[in-house]
Amino acid sequence: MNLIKRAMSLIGVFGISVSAFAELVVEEGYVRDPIPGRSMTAAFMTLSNTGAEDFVLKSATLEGAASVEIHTHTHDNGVMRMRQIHELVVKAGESVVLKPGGLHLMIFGIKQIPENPELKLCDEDMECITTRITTQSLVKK
Ligand SMILES: [Cu+2]
Repeated sequence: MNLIKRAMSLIGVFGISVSAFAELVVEEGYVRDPIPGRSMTAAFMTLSNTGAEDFVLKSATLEGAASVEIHTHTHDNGVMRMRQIHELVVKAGESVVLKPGGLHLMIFGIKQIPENPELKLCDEDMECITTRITTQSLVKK
């Protein structure tokens, strides 16, 4: 009897932790076509956390690219510089916008990016969400 009770409470605790897991929604995600001859580019999107827990973005992968870094821009004596950051917190119920001139995902080692590449965003526990984003040419079509 005691054992069953303990098992039930364990299930209860587990159930709560699962339902409280952060839910990240990616909106208007796109990756820029790289400049011809270059193997790097950037991706932009709005990250909305609809869950009850903060989402700490630690790593990402993009289909067709070797690696992805989280970058931000800082002003350094009037010069805009890119800087790598190692985590990006999206607080519960809030959104973070990645846009040109600000936060972005830096994409390295591009071979061929498909039209709607798969983007995977992972937190510190390597819990990941997978979505598809679009590609956008710098040249207006
Ligand atoms: Cu960058």
